[in-house]
Amino acid sequence: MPRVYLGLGSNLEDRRNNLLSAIGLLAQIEGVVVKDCSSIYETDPLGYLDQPAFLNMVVEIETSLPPLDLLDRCQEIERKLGRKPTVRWGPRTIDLDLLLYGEEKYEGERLTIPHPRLTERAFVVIPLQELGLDSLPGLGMATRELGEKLQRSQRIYLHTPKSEVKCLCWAVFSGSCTGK
Ligand code: A4P
Ligand code: MG
Repeated sequence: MPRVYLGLGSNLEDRRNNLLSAIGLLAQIEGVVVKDCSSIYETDPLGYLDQPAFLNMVVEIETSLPPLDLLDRCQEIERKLGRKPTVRWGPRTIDLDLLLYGEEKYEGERLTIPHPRLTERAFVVIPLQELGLDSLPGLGMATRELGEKLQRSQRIYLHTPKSEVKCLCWAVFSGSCTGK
């Protein structure tokens, strides 16, 4: 099964709880196994600046669902967690983006994979590096180098270390909580 990476973001209400709830709901989808997650990072908004700071993270899954079905399930989770339509790039309780779907490239009306803004965002590149990706498809640069470059202009702070996230999502990552 392909390795799939999802970018999660929240900047409304209980931001961390929104991310953790999304992980719990992902784990309940038939055909999805949550394998790993990054730390949670606090980040300044990009694109539309007049909104609260985000919490962002990346979750690694394995799935038997084709990309568009996975997008449908992710959008269901966004609705369940109270996401309301707003301006593009505006505030949201939760956003789930399909970043990478194995080696696949997909370009359709509803979905582009890899995510078009993947390499422009420290809050995506740094968690992907944390999850062990040394390079990204179509990029002539190591993730470490790119992450360092992006961090010069984008604020990103560690909010909740990965080990703590795994303990908070014990039911999903059972056995991975080290208690550290
Ligand atoms: N869509 C196309 N490709 C994808 C994909 N790979 N994954 C379509 C998910 N969706 C994809 O997305 C709009 C439409 O994009 C969807 O209906 C889907 O069919 P949306 O989530 O409804 O709206 P959006 O998130 O506002 O738009 P977009 O273009 O996905 O924005 P981004 O790139 O997700 O940016 N700053 C910080 N610090 N942290 C953030 O997380 N996020 C955004 C949103 C802006 N600034 C941010 C953050
Ligand atoms: Mg989105």
